[in-house]
Order: sequence, then structure tokens, then C-alpha cells
Amino acid sequence: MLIANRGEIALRVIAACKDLGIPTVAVYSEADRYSLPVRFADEAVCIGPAKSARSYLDIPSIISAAEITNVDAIHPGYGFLSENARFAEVCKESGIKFIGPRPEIIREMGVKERARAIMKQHGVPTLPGSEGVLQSPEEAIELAGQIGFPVILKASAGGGGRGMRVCYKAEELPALLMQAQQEAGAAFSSADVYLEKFVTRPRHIEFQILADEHGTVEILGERECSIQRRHQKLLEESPSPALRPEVRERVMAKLREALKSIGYTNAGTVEFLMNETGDLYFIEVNARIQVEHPVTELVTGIDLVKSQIRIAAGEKLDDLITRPVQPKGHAIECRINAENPETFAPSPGRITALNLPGGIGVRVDTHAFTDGVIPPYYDSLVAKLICYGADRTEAIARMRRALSMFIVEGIHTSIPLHQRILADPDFVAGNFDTHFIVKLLG
Ligand code: MV4
Repeated sequence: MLIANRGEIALRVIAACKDLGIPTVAVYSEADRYSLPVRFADEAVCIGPAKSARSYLDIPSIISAAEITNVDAIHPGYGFLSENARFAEVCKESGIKFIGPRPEIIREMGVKERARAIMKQHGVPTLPGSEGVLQSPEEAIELAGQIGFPVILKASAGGGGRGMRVCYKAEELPALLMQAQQEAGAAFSSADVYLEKFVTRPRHIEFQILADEHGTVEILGERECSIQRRHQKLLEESPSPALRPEVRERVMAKLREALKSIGYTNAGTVEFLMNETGDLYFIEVNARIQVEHPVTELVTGIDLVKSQIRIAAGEKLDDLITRPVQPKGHAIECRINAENPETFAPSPGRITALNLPGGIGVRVDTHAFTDGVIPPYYDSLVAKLICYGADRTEAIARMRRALSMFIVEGIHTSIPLHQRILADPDFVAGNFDTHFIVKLLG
């Protein structure tokens, strides 16, 4: 198998392959020549210069590397080409199994108002909003009048918060629509925009999916991802301290049916917003493994990456896991980034000293090592510190202990910020939403 990625997720996929006895091929840019994925894979191929557009995003380079090494499959990890339907299609045309959903599903889920319509059709709760793409400012005003302000305009091809505009009154809607369309066109080469009721101060909750190629879909509980800054998640946990069991059960049942009927396969995440009454509303589907997947692995005992590979090999979910999955205990992940903890400016460079915490209930997923370099070209994730406990209190205690024993020298990291979060009374009480970090930093 070829791993079309870098950093900690490339190592994570190599680990799953080693557990399965599958030989691996790493691909790397010139900036990653001395990285751990290159050392631990059975083979390694340089695919181009540091800039992602000419290496980790370059489809012909990656396919060439796959052909010369004669691999059977490609795992895309997260980011880069992981949700590129064209890449999944090229893999298929080249006789290489892409570890992920079919290209048509990736494409369909990537059109956000399509995904929304499909979920709605299957009884998954969605927010009031447009039927599809907005056709005119008049239509937007009419619709917003019916729904009630505030409303949010979102890029159909968007994600991660780009191309979004919140609107509080009808007079401002035409200008905001133009801005959203302009930004969407520039960023995603599609100016399509749709409209939804705006949820103020939502919580962000997502469900982990596994689905085999024989029609079986399983939901592995949820992750609470509200602790974020500018759409970058900082801390995730499972289960959510805010989700009522009856809401969880109802949404999971609808979701299972929806995904089954669309023929979703492999791993995926379905994102929801929670409003102040504790109800969930679908926002989007991520057709890939996510950064925060270890949180689910710790509460379910299921190796999600290994499951992805075995599903892609045609195995049945019932031969992989015991259903229904019943998560147990509590897990929290802190994303340790190479950044200045005050300014959030990236802090790439050489790691001169490193101590990784361990002990009971502590897992570290990292590509960092002493004298290793965090290059400036890619995202700043240095390590994921994931702690497990029988309950949330124990998971928090172990996270505090592990953070206090985590040493990274030579670069700045977000460890001090994580210590502040873990010390905050509202966080400890489970009382927070997506505005938590803004409030914390005051
Ligand atoms: C929203 C919303 C409020 N109402 N949709 C931001 C990223 C994109 N995936 C969806 N986002 C939002 N959609 C409605 N109808 C607020 C956000 C949002 C947000 C969502 C999840 C996590 C953090 C966020 C931060 C700001 C805004």
C-alpha cells in the first residue's frame, strides 16, 4: 500500500499496515526526506519539491510512484487528496484501490447543499434553509423572511468556514450574497451559495461512521469538537458532555438509514450543530478519516484505519467488529501544534529536545523526534495527545498529568494553551460551545 500523505497520519497508516502484515510505500517531498514515515515504510519515493501543489497534491506524481512500486492500494490520510473525487477516480482507472468512499460519493458529499438535501430526505434533522443553490438576491430575501433572521450563506463547495457570511437583516442580504459568491468562486471555482438558519453559539458534534461494501453501516458514537479557534480544532472528546442519550439514539438511527440508502462505504464523519435546546442539525459529511479519530478508537477499542483497509479489501463489518458498538469510558485529544501560544503564529523549526508522556491511559500519535524538523510548508500539527479514563474526570486528570510531562524544545507549542483549557472551570463542568476559546482568551 502507498500512503499519499505525510506526518503523523502517514505514520498512523504505516502502523495499521504493519499490524496487518501489509508492505508499505511512503511518498515524500524534498522537505520530508528525513521524516519518520520515510524511515518506517518498506519503500520510499520522492514525489517532488516542498510545496504541496507539486508533491502531496500532485496526482500524476503520486500515481507514477504507485505504478513503479506496483502497489495494490493507496491510503490518502486526511487533507491533501483525501476528498478529491478525481484522485479517487484516477486510482480506480489505474487499477489501484483507493481507501475511502467511491468517487461518486465523495463528489456528492462535497456538494454541501446536495448532502443536505439527501440527509433531509432521509429524515436526518437539517436546519431550515434553501432547497438548493440560491438563484437570486430576491429569492434569498424571500426565504430569509420566512425562516427569520439571522441566516448564514454558505459556499456549496466550501468547508472549514471559507465563503460563509452571517446576515442579520434583509437590507444587507444582497451585498453579503455577492461577497459569499465572489469568495466561493475564487476559493473553490464554484460561486454556488446556499442559505441556512444561523445557529448562534452552537456546539459542534460529529458522528463516526464505518460502512462495508455489503450494505452494513455502523455508527461509532460521537465526538464533541466545540473547542476550536478560527475553524482549527484544538481539543476533541468522546462522548460529548452535552448530548442527551435520546437525541443521540434518534439521530444515529436516522443517519444509519440515510447512509445505507446512499451506498456510503468505508470511514466517514457526519457533522452536526447543537443549538441551545440540545437538538442536533446536520451540516456536512467528511468522506475521510479525520485527525481526531483516535478519540473514537479509545472509547470503542476499534482500530479505524485497520478497519478502513479491511473494508476496502471487501471484508464484512460483522467480521471486523462486534455490533452494536457500545462505547465505554471517556477520551480526550489535545492537538499539539507548532505555534506561538500567545499569537498563534506558526513556529516551525528543529526540535532540540523531546519527552513524550506515557503511562496508563495515555497515547501519543506523532511524527516528532529529537533533531527532527517541523517544516514551514504544511500544517503545524506536531503531536496528538490522547487520554482515556473510565469517566471524564479521570480522562481530564490524565490529560493534565500528561501535558505536565510533555516537553518540546526548539519550537513553541500550544501546550500552555491546552493547560489553560484543562484548568478552566467551564471546561471542567462541560459547559462550553464554539465560542469557548474567544471567551478564554478574552
Ligand atoms: C453554521 C454555524 C451556524 N449556523 N451553520 C463553520 C464551518 C462549517 N463547517 C460550518 N460552520 C458553521 N456553520 C449554521 N447554520 C456556525 C458555524 C461555525 C462553526 C461550526 C463548527 C465549529 C466551529 C464554528 C465556528 C464558527 C462558525
